[in-house]
Amino acid sequence: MENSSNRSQNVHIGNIRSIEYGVNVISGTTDVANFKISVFSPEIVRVQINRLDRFYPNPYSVIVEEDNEVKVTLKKLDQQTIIITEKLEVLVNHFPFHIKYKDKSGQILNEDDEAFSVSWLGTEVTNYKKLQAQEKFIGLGEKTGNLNRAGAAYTNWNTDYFAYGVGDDPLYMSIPFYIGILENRAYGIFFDNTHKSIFNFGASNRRFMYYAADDGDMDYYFIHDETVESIISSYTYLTGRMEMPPLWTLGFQQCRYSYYPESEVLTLANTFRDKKMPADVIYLDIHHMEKYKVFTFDGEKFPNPEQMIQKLKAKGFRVVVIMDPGIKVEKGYDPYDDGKEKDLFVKFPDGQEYEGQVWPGWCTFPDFTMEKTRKWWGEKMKFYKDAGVDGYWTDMNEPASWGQFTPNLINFDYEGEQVSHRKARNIYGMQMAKAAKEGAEIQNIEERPFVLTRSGFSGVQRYAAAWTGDNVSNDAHMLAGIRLVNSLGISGVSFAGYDIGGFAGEASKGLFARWISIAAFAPLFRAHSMINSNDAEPWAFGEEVEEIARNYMMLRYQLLPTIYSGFYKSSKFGTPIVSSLAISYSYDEKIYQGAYQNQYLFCDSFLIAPVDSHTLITKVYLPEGDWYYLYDDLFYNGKSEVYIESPLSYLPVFVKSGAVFTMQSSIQHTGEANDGKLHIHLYHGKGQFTYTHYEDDGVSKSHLDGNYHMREIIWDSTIKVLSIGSSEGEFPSAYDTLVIHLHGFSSKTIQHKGQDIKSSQGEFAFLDKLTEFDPLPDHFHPYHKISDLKTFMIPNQQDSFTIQF
Ligand code: NBV
Repeated sequence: MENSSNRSQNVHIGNIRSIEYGVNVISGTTDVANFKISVFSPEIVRVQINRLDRFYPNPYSVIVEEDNEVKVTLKKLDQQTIIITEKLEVLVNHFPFHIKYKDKSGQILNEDDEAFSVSWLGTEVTNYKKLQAQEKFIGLGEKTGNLNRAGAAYTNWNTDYFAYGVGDDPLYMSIPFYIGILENRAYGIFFDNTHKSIFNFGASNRRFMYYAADDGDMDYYFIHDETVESIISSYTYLTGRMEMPPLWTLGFQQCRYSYYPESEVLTLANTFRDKKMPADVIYLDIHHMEKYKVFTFDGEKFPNPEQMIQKLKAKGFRVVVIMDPGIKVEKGYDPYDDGKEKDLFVKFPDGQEYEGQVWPGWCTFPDFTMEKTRKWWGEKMKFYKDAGVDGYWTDMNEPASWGQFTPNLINFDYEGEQVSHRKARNIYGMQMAKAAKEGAEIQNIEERPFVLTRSGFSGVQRYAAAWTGDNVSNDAHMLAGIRLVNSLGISGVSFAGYDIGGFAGEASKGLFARWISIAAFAPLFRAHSMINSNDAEPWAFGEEVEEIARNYMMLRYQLLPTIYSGFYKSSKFGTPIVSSLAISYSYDEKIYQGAYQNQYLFCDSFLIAPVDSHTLITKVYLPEGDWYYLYDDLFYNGKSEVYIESPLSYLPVFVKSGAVFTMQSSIQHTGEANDGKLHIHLYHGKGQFTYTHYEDDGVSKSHLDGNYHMREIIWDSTIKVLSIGSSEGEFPSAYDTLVIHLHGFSSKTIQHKGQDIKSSQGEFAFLDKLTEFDPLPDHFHPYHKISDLKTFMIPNQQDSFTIQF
């Protein structure tokens, strides 16, 4: 029985009173609670604890179930039950209930604070974990702050935050998953609870870290594997992985709040083509609508959207439209009348519809936590499909409304559970993204959908790409955005980006130049800016910036074979495309330092060292392994700090020694054919490196039925062989010739099928043109061409073959 002191003081879970043993599950009761611990895989264990009649399902994030087939040993001792899998040991202590996790060598990975382990303060439930020596914390998705989150605390409560500060929290999306990094081992914890939650990694105390939710079950997944990368893979085994997106979404995307009328949109498209700046996507923001009403076009600004989109398509552009959730309260407006009649809107507990103010004025909000509403929304999207729209941008889906304080008592269906805003808010945006994705599929089942969402929760990667909302035009924001996107990558959301140039404020020339160069190495490559601000297209900052932008946009398109292959890998394993150095070099203290924490690997091969727009010489940390400077092949030893010139025209990028990647000729958009040559770049280095080259038609879903082309390209330095595996899948490669570029090779003879191959002394430049923008130091080589490069061509055949050095 609860009394008032129960509510105002900490209530600890207490001792285990009863325990039952299943095949790979134990369950039972303690002094005050029920518990269940189940094994999902050798790497993943779920812990559920509450004080209620039953455990509550979490229908949104986790898509797999516990697995009875996993080999588990249970040790049933008096004081302790030990669950042993092939990867970890879970020691459940009975008196009082507290859990320790160990790896196979017996080292502690994580343990509950014995006195508090799981406790309640009223309905708030918390798990307290001992802080381990030198413990670092990474992840938690879209959170500002440092790469290592130790000493900081964060709130998960999806929030519309215009022009947020670089240290502000919470933002639009919540992902209650983090990875703890110890001296030589790591673990992950995903707290599956959609209520407002808090993660405190040792802010204001040094005894424990904790995660707490306002209400609901303590329901978390403990993950352990040998590497941080495989922990992320396990997390996405639980919460799903992004599907292969359409190829056009990897190209450059131009947005503005808002482009109108039609003539302006067409001029924009023409300017990209005239200026030979490759681009694939144009966005229509809220001014495309009549009085901001979703599923309408403003007849004056866009008298014939279908014809306009046809014209854009003829130039190789796809159109993405914004969709806000608020539906204007207006009799005679079909989505309102129809939704009301079908009872699809969010309501107060007395049955009256909840109304909040957004762009169109007073609005109702579709209850996206209900299957019926999602389907209805998807059917309404026919309006856009008929006009030729190819992608959808779900904005304001936190949900946002003027005033920000949505009353907590409103009700949501939550797949039949009927819950209040406290439990539903954090999942609302993800369910809107789901409605949009499935809607795109209702409208066209043949093509891959594209949705870009602002709000989301764990698992959102299954439905949409994400961007980091209303950032600001300054250097600190540019760098913070890189950390946000890297952190999203750690947290399962691989397809993410930031508004290039900054949404709010005015980018300086230098800032825009730097931002677009860095973004060329981001999964989502999209520029956007605020209403009433200066023009912010890549040519709006003068000639020099235009040239820098063109250089990096072209490089992006040349690198698409690698980027697309990177997306394939990510869709398969859930690992990120932009990979914080904390993933591959987790135990190297240096990478967490302020000066280096923004660095990341792009598509495994490239090390990107983001630098602000003022710094012309920057310090870069090159982790273990050896590295080549991208533009001139200069060789650097790893585990070293180096000074690199970083004029605006050259973003510091290095290639990992031993790496392999692929490139194609310059194209203006992804629908344009390349010249048939696939350039394979190999960088001499020790060890074995596997690159999986992947192609498919880029639009349809036929790759799921075998219509793809995939081959492994492996460099093995011990046998001095580059082997190009036989191709898998039915899709014919788009390339008839392979051009192999050898970087850093000195060997005189190269053999293919026992015959010596004649290589030429090739030249290669990663950037098209020199720009004179920066005051370059005298000794700085003005235009980088790699000249001591061995290059040879062979026909692209399906069979495997090797090249011997
Ligand atoms: O739809 C207008 C904007 C949009 O451009 C931006 O990207 C979103 O994050 N939207 C927010 C509404 C409010 C802007 C102040």
